[in-house]
Amino acid sequence: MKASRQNGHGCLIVIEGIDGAGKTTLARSIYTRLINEGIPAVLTSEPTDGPWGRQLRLSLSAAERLTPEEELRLFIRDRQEHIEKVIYPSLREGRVVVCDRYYFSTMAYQGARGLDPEAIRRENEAFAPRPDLVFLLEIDPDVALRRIKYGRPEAPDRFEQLAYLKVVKRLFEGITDSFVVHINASIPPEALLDQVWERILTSIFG
Ligand code: Z5A
Repeated sequence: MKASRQNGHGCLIVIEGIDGAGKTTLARSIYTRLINEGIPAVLTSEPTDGPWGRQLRLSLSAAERLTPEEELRLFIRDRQEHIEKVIYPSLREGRVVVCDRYYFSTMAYQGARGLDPEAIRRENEAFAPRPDLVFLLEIDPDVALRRIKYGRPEAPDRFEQLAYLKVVKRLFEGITDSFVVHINASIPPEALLDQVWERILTSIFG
């Protein structure tokens, strides 16, 4: 594995993008292809199912949202636990870790609520391993929202959510590190997986 230098023996692939961009679908397909190719892999996601992640999910669907600072603190605690319990041990075992959302989501989502994305990055990079590859799925928020089911009583107003997602999208677009690949996600899932797989082969196994 070529891109495994800084992360011990395994490597870390992250999937990012706005709600409904197709992250979970793509992360599962990458994981399945890795396993089918005989490559040891782990599929994981944030927020996690741990205590902080569960608290976050409850708060995200509650009528009254936490303050951006409170949210940030919970995402950081959830991530610290995730890294300690899942990401580092898997990397040490030589696995490819496929992670559905990571600290770029905090930069974009909590950034869209008024916090400074670069300060969020600095705080995260002080403890979180940098990914070897990030696939940032680009999609029109209108299309993404149409992919997600509506009608849940606790769901925020659609226009409010659309305006928020537009800011989140803009902040994601501003993330341009060399290990970040911006990719058009409005194509069929199979075509998306093929593009991403090509890049994984050249960047990680090339
Ligand atoms: N959040 C945060 O604020 N700060 C942070 O640091 C982190 C997270 C880590 C929950 O995240 C919330 O946490 C999230 C950001 C915040 N939302 N808010 N607000 P989540 O990852 O659990 O939830 P999500 O992003 O809303 O997941 P999602 O709705 O499941 O979206 P997705 O994973 O990108 O999409 P999907 O589940 O793969 O697909 C959605 C639908 O589209 C589904 O019916 C698919 O069959 C379909 N689909 C998928 N791919 C395609 C393609 N290529 N074409 C057509 N249709 C497709």
